[in-house]
Amino acid sequence: MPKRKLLQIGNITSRMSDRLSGNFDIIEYFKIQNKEKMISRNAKEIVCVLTDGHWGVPDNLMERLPNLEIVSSYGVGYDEIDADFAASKKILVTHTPDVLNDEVADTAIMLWLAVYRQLIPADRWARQGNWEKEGSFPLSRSVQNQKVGILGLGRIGETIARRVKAFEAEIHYHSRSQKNNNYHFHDSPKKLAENVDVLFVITPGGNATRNLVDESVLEALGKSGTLINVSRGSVVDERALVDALQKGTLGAAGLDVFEKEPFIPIELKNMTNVVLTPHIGSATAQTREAMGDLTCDNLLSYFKSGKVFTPVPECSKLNI
Ligand code: NAP
Ligand code: 8YV
Repeated sequence: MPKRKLLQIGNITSRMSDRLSGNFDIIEYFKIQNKEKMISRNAKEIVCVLTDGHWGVPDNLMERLPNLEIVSSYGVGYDEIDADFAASKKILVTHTPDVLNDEVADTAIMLWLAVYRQLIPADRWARQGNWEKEGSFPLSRSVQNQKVGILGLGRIGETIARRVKAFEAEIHYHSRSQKNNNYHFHDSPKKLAENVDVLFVITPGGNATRNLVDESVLEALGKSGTLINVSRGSVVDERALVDALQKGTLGAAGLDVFEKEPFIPIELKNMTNVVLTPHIGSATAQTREAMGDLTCDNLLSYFKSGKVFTPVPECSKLNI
């Protein structure tokens, strides 16, 4: 039997391509010069798309592939994939929830510690010989006994909450729904920000959460407040964030995600009260292997049994 045609958008690991190449004829979207020609030649035969949270599925591509059955995405966030449209066309979209919770929560905690304890300036002080020339590094801020806010108490938000308990934190949150736990619920991001010292942002991206953290939320967090964003750049109004940090109406920030990745505003790059990482929330060899395995398992299982392990909620009714 000829192999099924799989359109691969974005990079995959060699382990993933080893697992898939026996079953699929892989077309690498970004390696094709003339994409139009490739699509018109292969449109009817492409039955699956493999992508990631960054690239998603380009506009109109799903409409142009009449026999597309499944989109398997390497990542949990799928704001770059129109899952409602896919569901309406009976295209099953899958993602990789849970296997990355610990890694992303660790990244969030790493950013928080780095901001509060001044890791980057302290490292510079040590390397540049200031310790010998000028003496001790200035005192920093303790992460113990803080009021910690979590915007988006989902899988990763809960994992962050479990970690901050170890720092004797008082935990506050805002989500669409109130949970049955001992944490303090607030019915808006602004009220949450008013009540905490540090705000972790970990909602999905997309239109529903665009600029959920706006000027008023940043102002409510205040001049001694810290924002940690490991969700999507779109969730925070980046212009308002730069302004608040420049004016000092917000104290500090730790950022893993940005509005127009891979571009980071120069103002943020020049601030010493900001720690920046290039969207590495899940980026360890171990976690990427688990994500890659789940991405492949979803595809292989679909063509074996018609069912997948982790459909996105919009497509769960198709997984029967
Ligand atoms: P999840 O389990 O679906 O949790 C999302 C949380 O956000 C839920 O608590 C949800 O509320 C809340 N939420 C959704 N829309 C909201 C809105 N409009 N207003 C307020 N709260 C809202 O998702 P997850 O697995 O934790 O992942 C969260 C996101 O993290 C992903 O979608 C992705 O964008 C991002 N992420 C980033 C990285 C990275 O590398 N930096 C890695 C992985 C994931 P309810 O609980 O009430 O439903
Ligand atoms: C990945 C992510 O970097 O899972 C997500 O939502 O943001 C990250 O784990 C992204 O999917 C690109 O591969």
